[in-house]
Amino acid sequence: MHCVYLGLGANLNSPKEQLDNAVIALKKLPHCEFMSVSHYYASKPMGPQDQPDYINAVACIKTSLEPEQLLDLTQSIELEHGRVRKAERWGPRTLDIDTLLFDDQIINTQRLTVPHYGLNNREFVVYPLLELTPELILPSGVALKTIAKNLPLNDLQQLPL
Ligand code: H73
Repeated sequence: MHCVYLGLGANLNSPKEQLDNAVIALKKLPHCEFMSVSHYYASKPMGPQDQPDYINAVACIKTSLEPEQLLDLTQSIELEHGRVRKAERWGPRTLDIDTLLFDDQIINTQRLTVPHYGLNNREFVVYPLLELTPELILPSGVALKTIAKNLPLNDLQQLPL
């Protein structure tokens, strides 16, 4: 079974509910076992500021699927829950699911870049992931802790359960 970390994000249509629904959908995925989800975090928008704050979280699943098979499934969850299509670049979003890590694989295909590039600079990805796996070493050999130490929180706030 592969160990996969997924980033979840939303800032439209009751973002907390979007994440709740994403978790429900992830729990139902075939060939996948849902392991855990971080707290939800309120985060300031990266990109244009004239959009609502985001809710972000990270989930861990185990799966026997290959990376692009899993991407097919997470993209179909996004489509089912994401009513707002054709959003402007870096504009508001109903639901995003990013493959952050897939074991310690390094993937660079048309459809997938893993580890996700946001792991270096997105506080709303790094800190929830750190909560789930504080000792994580990235495939590059860099400790997630070290990235976090150099990454400002930018008002990121852990929400109560
Ligand atoms: C990203 C294609 C495009 C994909 C990648 C995209 C969603 C999934 C996150 C935001 C706060 C897809 C936020 C933001 C902004 C506006 C920056 C935010 C937040 C989009 C697929 C390809 C390649 C991967 C991979 C999934 C991948 N693709 N909080 N979000 N501001 N690699 N969110 N590893 N996983 N898809 N995702 N501010 N505070 O990150 O660019 O990418 O078709 O083939 O833009 O959450 S969509």
